[in-house]
Amino acid sequence: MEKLIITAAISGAEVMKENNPAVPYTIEEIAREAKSAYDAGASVIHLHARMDDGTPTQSHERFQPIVDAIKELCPDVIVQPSTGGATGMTAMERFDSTNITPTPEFATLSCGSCNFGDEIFENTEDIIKTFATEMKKKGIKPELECFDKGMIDIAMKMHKKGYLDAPMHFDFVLGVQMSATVRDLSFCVDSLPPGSTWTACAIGRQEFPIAAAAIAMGGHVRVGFEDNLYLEKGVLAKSNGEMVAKVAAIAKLLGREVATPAEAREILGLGK
Ligand code: KMH
Ligand code: ZN
Repeated sequence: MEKLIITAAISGAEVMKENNPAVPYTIEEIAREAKSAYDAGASVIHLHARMDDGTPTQSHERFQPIVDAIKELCPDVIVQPSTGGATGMTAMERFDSTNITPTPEFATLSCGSCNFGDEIFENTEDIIKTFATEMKKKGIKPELECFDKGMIDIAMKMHKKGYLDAPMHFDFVLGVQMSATVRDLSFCVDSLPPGSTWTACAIGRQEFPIAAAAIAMGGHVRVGFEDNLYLEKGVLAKSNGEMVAKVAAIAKLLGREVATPAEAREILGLGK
């Protein structure tokens, strides 16, 4: 089976230190969390930026020193800026995270609107087309965030219309809109066009069961504070590294090797 790409979603935009004191806000804290994940086997860092007080921001002026600090500690890691940001941000505000140097090789692209708790995470077709067009111009590979199966269909429509190139890479985010069950994950995987690659993540306590399923099914895995704060029931994770290490241990038990950043670039076709 293909080696396993572990993505660490180290910061997120919604979780706060009140939820887990290890959630990083400052440049140094975010870089420290990236390093802990990288040392444990993460090849991709899914990145949201925060101001020092924890306020989420998509400003390239804040992303730049954070990415520089991460690259200083983990020179070969793949940094994947979020273009989802936080609910309530405008689309162009969200996309500012890609205006860093060098231009990111990878970034998220959410493929539809959905409920996000009491808020709406807005991704109209117009927003998707704009982000996809800009990413293509900049040479950024999109990770297609799908919060339900319909978003896979939207991505396929965007591919047909020429906005997205194949092979596409998907990330199934379970537990926000669709349920975090193996049945839902299987339905998503079965719905993909041939040649696609995919990652799965699940919110809260389903994070590790879904990670185990994705490892067994030949997909890739995302974990981290953005999605879940606990290492096990009642035990807060002290770092993203602890969660990545747990995934790496499950992979080892199941006989799946973990990919290095260079191997992840090859599997994802980055820079092509
Ligand atoms: N924070 C969510 C509203 C992404 O990073 O691309 C959106 C999100 C998706 O996290
Ligand atoms: Zn995110």
